[in-house]
Parts: sequence; C-alpha cells; structure tokens
Amino acid sequence: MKYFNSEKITYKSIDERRQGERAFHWYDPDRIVLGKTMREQLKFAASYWHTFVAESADMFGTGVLNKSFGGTDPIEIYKNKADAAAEFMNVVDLDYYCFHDRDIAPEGKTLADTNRNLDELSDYLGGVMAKNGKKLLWGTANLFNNPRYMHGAGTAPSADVFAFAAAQVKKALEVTVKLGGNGYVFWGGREGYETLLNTDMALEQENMARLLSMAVEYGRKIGFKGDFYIEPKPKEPTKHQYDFDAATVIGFLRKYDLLKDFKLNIEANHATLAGHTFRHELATARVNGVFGSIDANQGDMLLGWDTDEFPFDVYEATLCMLEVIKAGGFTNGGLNFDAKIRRGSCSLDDMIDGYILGMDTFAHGLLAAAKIVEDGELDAFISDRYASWNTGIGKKIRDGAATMEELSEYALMRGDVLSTVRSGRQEYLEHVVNDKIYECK
Ligand code: XUL
Ligand code: CO
Repeated sequence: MKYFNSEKITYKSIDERRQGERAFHWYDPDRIVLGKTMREQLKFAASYWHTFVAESADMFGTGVLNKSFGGTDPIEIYKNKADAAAEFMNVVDLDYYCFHDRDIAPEGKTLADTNRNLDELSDYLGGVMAKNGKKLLWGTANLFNNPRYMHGAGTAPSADVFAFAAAQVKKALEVTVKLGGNGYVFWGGREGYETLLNTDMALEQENMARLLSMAVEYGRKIGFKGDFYIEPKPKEPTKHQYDFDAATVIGFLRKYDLLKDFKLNIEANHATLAGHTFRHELATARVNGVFGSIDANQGDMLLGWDTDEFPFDVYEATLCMLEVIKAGGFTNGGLNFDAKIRRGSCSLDDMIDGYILGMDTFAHGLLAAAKIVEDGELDAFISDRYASWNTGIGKKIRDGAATMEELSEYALMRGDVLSTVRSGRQEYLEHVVNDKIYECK
C-alpha cells in the first residue's frame, strides 16, 4: 500500500467485531439480498472531488489534508491522484467512481491547453481504472468554480460565457464516453439568481434548456447511450437555484421535452435543504418515472448548509433503499458518496472510515428495506387504506366514468362519511420500520 495504510477492507460479522479494527459489519458484497448480491444492489461509487481533490479547507481555514500524493508538478499530481484513487477504491472495495472534468485534470492557460490536459490525464486515469477493474458511474463538467461562471454557465447573461460552458460540456461528454461512463450529470450550482432586479428569468431558463438539448444531441451523436441526470439543489452557492427540487426539475424537463433522455440524481443533503426528506425526493422521482442515481450523504440538523457528511443514519438509509427497491433497483445509476470527512479528521486514512461508515449504513438500510418488502405489512396497509378505489364509486371515479352531478347524488344518499375514515396508524407503522432495522443480522 502506497498512499493508504490499510489492506483491503472485508466483511466480518458484528459479533466478531474487534475494537479499533477496520471491517464492514453489514456490507457483505457477495451476500444475496432480494435475488441480487449486495454489490449489485448498492453499486457504491467514490466521488473524485471530495476523496482525491478537496483538502478539507472551509470558509475560515485552509486545507488540512495534502492530496498531491507525492507529486510536484501539476500533471504528476493528477497522475498520482489517479493511482491513489485506484488504490483507495481497492482498499474500500468500491467498483465505481464519479468526477468533474476539473477533478481529474488541471485547468490550463487557454481552453485548448485545458483540453489537452484533460486528454492526457483522462487517458492515464482510464488506463489505471481499467487495470483495476473500476468503472465510471458518471462524469460531469465543473461549471461553478471558475470566476467566469460567477453569474451562471448555462444561465449566464453573457452569450460568450454560455458558449464557453457548452465547450466544456462537449469535452466532458467526450471524456465520459471515452471512459465508458453510463451517466452524465448536470448540477446547477450557479444556475439561478441572487436578485431578480438584474435577472431575465425566462431567458435564463430557456437557455439552460438549450444547453441540455444540445448536450443530448451531441452525446447521442458520439455514442453516449447512458442517462443524463439533473441533480436538484435549492440553494448554495447561489441564493435561488432553478433546479430547486425533484418536482421543479420534472416540470422543467417536461416543458422542454427532455424527459426522454433525463433522469434525476437525488442527493440526500440537497433534499433536506429544499425542506423535503430524502425519501420524498426519491419517491417524487420514482412515481414520475425519472429515478436515476443517488448522491449519498447526510446533512446536520443544526446546520443550514450542505455539510456532505458520510451517512450514519440507518433509518434514512432504510427509507432510501425502500425507494430504490420500489423503483426496481439501479440501472445506469448507483450510490455515489458525495461526502467528505470532517475537517478535524485530519488523516487520509480517516477517509477509509468515512466510506466504511457510509457503506455499512446503506448495507444495513438495504437489509432492513428488504425485510420490510418481504414482510409485506407496510404494502398491505397501504393497499388496504386505498381499497375503496378498487370497487364501487371509487373504481368509477378512477375509470373517469363519474360526473360531479353523480358524486353529489352519491354523497347526498351516503350521508355522513366520517365513519368510513380510518386511522393512519403512523406510530404503529414507525414502530414496524424500527423493528425491521433491529431484526437485521
Ligand atoms: C454540490 C454537489 C456536486 C454535484 C456534482 O452540492 O452535490 O458535487 O454532485 O457537480
Ligand atoms: Co452531489
């Protein structure tokens, strides 16, 4: 081991757990759950930016981790990052990775230089990952860091900036296809506004749709067969971001006829920033047929921003995995840990613990969700709760065969209906979920 002080992490049952030892206690990759291995069900991915690039700087302090991995000149540093990424992924047994263009190659003086860097370093990365059997889950373009994007990229007031963003997306798509990625993400951190006093909202949103349409057209032309994703987030860094939440994005995709090519990449901490639960966002995607991929992380109840913590809440992970199962599992998507260790966790090896924590949380969540599905009590409760829609007047309404006049007559004839209203039994159902979590082995 060159960059990390650990052998490959393996499964050891919780009963054999030893203090201080690094092991999975829930993630047992070859264990079959609902007909598939845990590895196939969970499709865990490493986020290149948090894991191999960001050095734990925050608004008030510099980085505390050195991620040059022994390199000195920029090209060498990025090659070493690729080697370190493969080593790390072997240590925590991850099959997939995700990146922004700027995570894997540094920006040059001109766009042509930048593209050359990206060509050279993506070739290198592709070679390293192929040798280690690692796959690209999705790629994306960083359209938020460079000052040129301070007013937006696809929604910039300047057509020149828009053109620059399009050039970047074109190249990022090419690299994604070259490295065999089955997903391409748009996350619009700067696509929104600070004040409507200086903003043409209608034009900005139309332009965003234009960028997405061009990306689809070009992507399909160069052989991209995977899914395009939008990752909703309501705010941060921009005060108001257009891709506010799943429902808003679905309306946008429908308006601009993009639903055929786009799905959603739902991030837990973005859901809570939008005032929703993680499950709400996943369910909204699922029932609208656009469930795609997941950025797994966790916010902090006491902090109002995107803290991107490694998930440790088994309850939330259970409800998430319940949605994934209901959606039929992942196809092109997977579970990307868009998560970072806290600044005080100041050793690179702490990242190993971060991934073990996140992977075990979701593995436990998968087991509990599978128990909920197999047990069937929650599904049966819901079916029963809506049973009046399967016969009589309910069926007639569903069939589109009832009129207002008829319903009025029916209600007059029926008299008081309060006696038909039954308890939602929320506390009982919450207890069932807890029991399923505790029953897991
Ligand atoms: C930012 C965020 C991004 C996207 C990819 O909050 O989640 O890292 O996942 O651009
Ligand atoms: Co994300």
